[in-house]
Amino acid sequence: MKRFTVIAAAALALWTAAGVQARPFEAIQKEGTLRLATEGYYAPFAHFEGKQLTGFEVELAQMMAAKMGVKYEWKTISFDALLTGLQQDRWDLVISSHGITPEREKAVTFTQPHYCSGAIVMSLDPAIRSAKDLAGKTVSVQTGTTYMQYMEKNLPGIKRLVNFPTNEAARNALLSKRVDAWVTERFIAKELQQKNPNAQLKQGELLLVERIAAAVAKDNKSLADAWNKAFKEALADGSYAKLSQKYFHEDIRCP
Ligand code: LYS
Repeated sequence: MKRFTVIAAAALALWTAAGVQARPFEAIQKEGTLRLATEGYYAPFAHFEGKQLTGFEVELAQMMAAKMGVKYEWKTISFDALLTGLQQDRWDLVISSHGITPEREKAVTFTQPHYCSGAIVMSLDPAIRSAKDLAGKTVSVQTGTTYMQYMEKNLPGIKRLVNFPTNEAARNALLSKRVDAWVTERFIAKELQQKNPNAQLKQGELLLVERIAAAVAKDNKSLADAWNKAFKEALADGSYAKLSQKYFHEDIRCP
């Protein structure tokens, strides 16, 4: 009995060390359904309208699945848990506005970028518009983002960086004046400024620019290739441009 327990424990350790195998595209095709994951609280990229998950990235991924000839299913989970789920084979592909960074590239394989964007300073105070204006101020930001990492590293003068599990919560902290500034994605900032009757709410400086891509498990090349082929088709046949116009009234593809 004791011996059996030891062998079982060793087998489990070995299995864990080997990691869980991601499904190559051929296996997904055979089974028929692409398992997609996103955060779901990031309008207009991926958010709920009632019970329905929708948004630019949601519709784009569904378009890719159609072009790849597979069905799809969605899982939604907090932003900072998405990439780890790929390693555990909980889903095949994550699309959740991840910027491509060397650090993330060590853990996952990114597809071709599906839009280019950056981080913007937003504030109700006309004196807070640039990176240097953030010195001595409190700033809200979403947890686990490149924006947070950038400020921690490059803007040590910030009095307090207050991080929130969703970007919406970080935005609310600014709107309810619990912080002096909020750092967010530039198309979200643009839309909020356009829709907001509060003339004080203004976009400030662009802090960083990044290429945004979907991610698959590290080295799942067949899946990345299938996605990239479908994405190329969408760029060429006008379906990407149409979707981008629908959500942003401009084409947000990378130059
Ligand atoms: N693009 C930023 C990043 O890569 C923000 C993503 C926020 C997603 N809700 O971290």
